Amino acid sequence: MSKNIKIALVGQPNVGKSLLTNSIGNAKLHVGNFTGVTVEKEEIEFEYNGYSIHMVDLPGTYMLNEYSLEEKVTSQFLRDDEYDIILNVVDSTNLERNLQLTTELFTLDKKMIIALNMIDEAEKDGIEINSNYISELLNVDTIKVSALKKEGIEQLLSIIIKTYNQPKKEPKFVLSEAVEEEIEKIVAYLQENNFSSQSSYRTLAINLLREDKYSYRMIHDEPIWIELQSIVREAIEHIKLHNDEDLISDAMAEEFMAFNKGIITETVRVKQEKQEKIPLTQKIDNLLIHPIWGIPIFLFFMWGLFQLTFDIGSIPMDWIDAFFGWLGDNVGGSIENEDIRSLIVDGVIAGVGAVVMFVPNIIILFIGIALLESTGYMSRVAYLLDGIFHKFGLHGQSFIPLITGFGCSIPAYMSARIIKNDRDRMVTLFIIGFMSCGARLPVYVLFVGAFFAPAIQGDVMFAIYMGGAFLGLVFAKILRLTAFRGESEPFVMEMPKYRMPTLKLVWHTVYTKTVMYLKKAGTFIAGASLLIWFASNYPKNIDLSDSYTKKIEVVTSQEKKSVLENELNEKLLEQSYLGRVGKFIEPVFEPLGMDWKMGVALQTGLVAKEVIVSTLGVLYSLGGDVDENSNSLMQRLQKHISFPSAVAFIIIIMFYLPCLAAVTVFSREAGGWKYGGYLFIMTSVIAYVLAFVGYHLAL
Ligand SMILES: Nc1nc2c(ncn2[C@@H]2O[C@H](COP(=O)(O)OP(=O)(O)OP(=O)(O)O)[C@@H](O)[C@H]2O)c(=O)[nH]1
Ligand SMILES: [Mg+2]
Repeated sequence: MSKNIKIALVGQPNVGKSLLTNSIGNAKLHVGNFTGVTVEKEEIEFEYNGYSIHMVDLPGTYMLNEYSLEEKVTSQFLRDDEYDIILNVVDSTNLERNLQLTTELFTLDKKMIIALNMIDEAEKDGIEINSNYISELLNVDTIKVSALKKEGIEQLLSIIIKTYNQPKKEPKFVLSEAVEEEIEKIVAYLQENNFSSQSSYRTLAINLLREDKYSYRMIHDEPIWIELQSIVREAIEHIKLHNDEDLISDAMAEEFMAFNKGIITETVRVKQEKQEKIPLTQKIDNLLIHPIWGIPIFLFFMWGLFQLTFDIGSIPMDWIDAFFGWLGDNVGGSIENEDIRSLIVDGVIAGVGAVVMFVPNIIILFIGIALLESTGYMSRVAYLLDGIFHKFGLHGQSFIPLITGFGCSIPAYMSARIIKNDRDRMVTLFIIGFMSCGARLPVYVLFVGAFFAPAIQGDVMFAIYMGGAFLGLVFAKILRLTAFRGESEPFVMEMPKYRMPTLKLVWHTVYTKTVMYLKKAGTFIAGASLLIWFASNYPKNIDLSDSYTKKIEVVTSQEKKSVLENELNEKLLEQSYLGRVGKFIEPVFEPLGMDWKMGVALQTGLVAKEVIVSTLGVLYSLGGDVDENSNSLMQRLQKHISFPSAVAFIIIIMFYLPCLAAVTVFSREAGGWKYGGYLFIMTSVIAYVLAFVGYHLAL
């Protein structure tokens, strides 16, 4: 049996933990160039030289202070879970700040390895690091790696195996003389009393001095605490006095910082000529976060993206449509039984085809989001929008979950964890759904393609997305003034360096998401289409069919025949299970100018937005009035739906609940199903009222 090694990847945000996990274990974790990409622990496993290596990629954290939800995930894992080694990932170009966490990790008393990541960038910046000397000074194995270039990965793996097999090394960690004296006193006392401790005496002493609540909790009930308590208290007073600080936490932080500075001075050199050049990042920023041009430039990028979604996306769309048509004809032709043929062709192939058709558009949208995420531009836009967001009671940090929402609401709800203030986070959660997710894109493309002139289709798309986002902000303000009163907190967000998006990274993000979409189409959507086909074909009304068949037999003109056939199909559809439900809810949708088919499609959309397209596909292909010239779904919609109803339909899609899975995640993140209920009521009312207004304006 192979031995299990469990490794926890810990480091500050955006240092490349996830990319390193991917490079070591050939995994496909989400990577992005901004703070707070990983918000939940992710685990991967692989075999190496007879070992089974289990890596846990944790959310980034500046310190172990449990400030926000995702930081809590990390510090709780480190304290409560079982693992063998901490792999501390640090950004070599920002070593001093990164070491703050490193020294804090020492106090966890675990086996540790330091990975100096991004060594490629450090070299480019003229930063020379003597990693062997760091290993020696800290007594912790330290190795240079580049997750991007896959450098140092093999050595890292062999160090992991070595560290696992050898006893834990005590990290060297020297503080000022005054503090060292106090540590010694405490250690001596622990030794005298033969105290049995899980961590080393020195670590325990440091933890008591920094008022670490876990150590206090542990020692609190021990008999020695009665005497030790006064020794610790006296020591703390002494250190505060010595460092001229009111808080021991500040005094100790200062101590750690001084130690780190010492390490840096000894081991890092920056080449002179590199120091003086204006960094590229700053040059680009002069333009992109320009106080006046910054926002227009961002809007221009977004506009361009939606133009592309239409212009490029529609080219392969026709081919895919044609392919599914061909597939339907061929498969259909080979099936004798009429019911089975219809199930396969009108149900599964039409339903899945309608959804797959939009893959090109989805890919373009995902490429746009991947570029935004991987270049470092995302954090800039968050910064640019901070001022505007404040007016709506949010702040720039909300931008990250909101933009993630353009892809899918589920990761967006999760990424709201990066927002520290709970009320700010709640307001953001409630409006994420107003950002139209990728699954809604097919519905928009379908309707915009059918009801707007080609020249303005891209603009209409842009308007839909921006309009949704803008109204989201308005509702944030309303929530701020009602349910979640209070000021939004100011925020400081780190600006990552600009990074050229590598083709591989963008490809991997887009590929993973596209495969997910296709998988969903092949499984979930196919299943839903089947159900919808069934519910719209049964129960069969034999009498009705018979009476029509007789009528059709007697008429001679071909034209009248097809009129009768269509009438029969429509009536059969209306009497099916789905038709009955549709007719029942029709009055609700009537004021919006929608027929029962649109009403039903909206209901099925509560499960997932892609199902809307497949429902429309099934309903409008089974019903009456299908003539030979209008076989694409777009053409059928044009024929059966009026422009104002189409507008109302689009508006509902923009604002009502994202999907069942998203509501589940929303409720979990917000703190209970109760909130899911609020979200349902809020979004339904908003969607309905706005659709009503839109319908009348378009009339
Ligand atoms: N040049 C270079 N870039 C890197 C390297 N490692 C990571 N990156 C980039 O750094 C950014 C952050 O990478 P992630 O792996 O998402 O960082 P993380 O530490 O997991 O971040 P959080 O999950 O937010 O804590 C991405 O843009 C990566 O492409 C590296 O070794 N060299
Ligand atoms: Mg990560």
